[in-house]
Amino acid sequence: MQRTTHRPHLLARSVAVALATAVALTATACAKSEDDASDKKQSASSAAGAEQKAVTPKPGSKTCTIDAYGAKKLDLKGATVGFSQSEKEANPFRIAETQSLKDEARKRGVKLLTANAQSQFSKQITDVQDLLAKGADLLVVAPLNSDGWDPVLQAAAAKKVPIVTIDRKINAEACKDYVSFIASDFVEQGRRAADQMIEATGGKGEVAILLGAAGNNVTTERTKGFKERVAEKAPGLKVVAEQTGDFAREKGQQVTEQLIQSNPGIKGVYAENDEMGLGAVAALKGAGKKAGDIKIVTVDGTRNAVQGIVDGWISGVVESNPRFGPLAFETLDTFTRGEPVAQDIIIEDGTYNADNAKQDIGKAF
Ligand code: GZL
Repeated sequence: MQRTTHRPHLLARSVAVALATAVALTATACAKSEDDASDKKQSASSAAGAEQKAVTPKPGSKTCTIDAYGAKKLDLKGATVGFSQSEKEANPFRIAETQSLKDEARKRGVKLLTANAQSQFSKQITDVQDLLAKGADLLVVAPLNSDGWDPVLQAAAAKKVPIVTIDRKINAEACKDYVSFIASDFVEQGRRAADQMIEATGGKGEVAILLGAAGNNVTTERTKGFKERVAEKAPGLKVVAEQTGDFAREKGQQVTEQLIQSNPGIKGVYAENDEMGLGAVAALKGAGKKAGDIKIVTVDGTRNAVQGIVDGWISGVVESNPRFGPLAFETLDTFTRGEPVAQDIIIEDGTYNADNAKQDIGKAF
């Protein structure tokens, strides 16, 4: 199987040090690239419960040091880390993400306080303030929204508590408001979803998009990547409808039921996460469709969605690996020891399709 990953570059010293924060813990996720569009043997990360692998930062990538940030060196082992989770843990992505932070804290013997905002942004703001009040020396935040963080950023800065953000981006200044941002390349995920949709539909016909929740970069970027790629590679494929399913299964089902009523000719549905994709499957089943009548492509890499490929209801799943624990703690450890960390740490993700779903389902979460 041909593996295509981001090519490592010659490392400048600072990037070499930044690389120290980009820990490759187990197997390489295999990223689909332009020149491998035809390679069907794409595989997701190649070890059950595979940890994240960070893409080598480009030479000259911006870094952050504790002095530049204005915080104090400390021994991570003796510190208290606060973790703010955004969405209720009904979504396997969130369950796996939180578990990854807990597992890594336990492995390192670090005290971890956790809070879950139950998908309510106002609660996430108060959660983080509570974690600060409880004495968190460092924060890891999985933001629900990209905006509205000023009260928290000011409170953390007043206490000189460094913040590492994971998954979604906050609109604030790196190495000032937060230390580092660790995430997938969501535009690339949208491109890969388009590749799978083009392959599944033959690149012609009408498709709909189940958009993620509003107000965060993941939805914006997954949509951008998909539309750009379709325009570039399959102008005969037309997006005739797009509506948010809020990253939720029930809403994904409701929206899909309406979509197939109002657009009886659609050939495909691009769901910007697996939960909505599984909701779309339920809608198609309820409408008496057969597996494969309407092609579904989703993003995340949950077990149920990959099983959907095996069962023929889903054509492809682009991985969005939620196991941020090791990279988040590696970044905190490097930073608190006074060494530079990359401001942006982008992870590699894999892809599931009909050729690898059965063999790779153990890597799903
Ligand atoms: C992506 C993450 C998204 C997941 C969804 O990194 O922000 O949020 O893809 C989740 O499942 O709701």
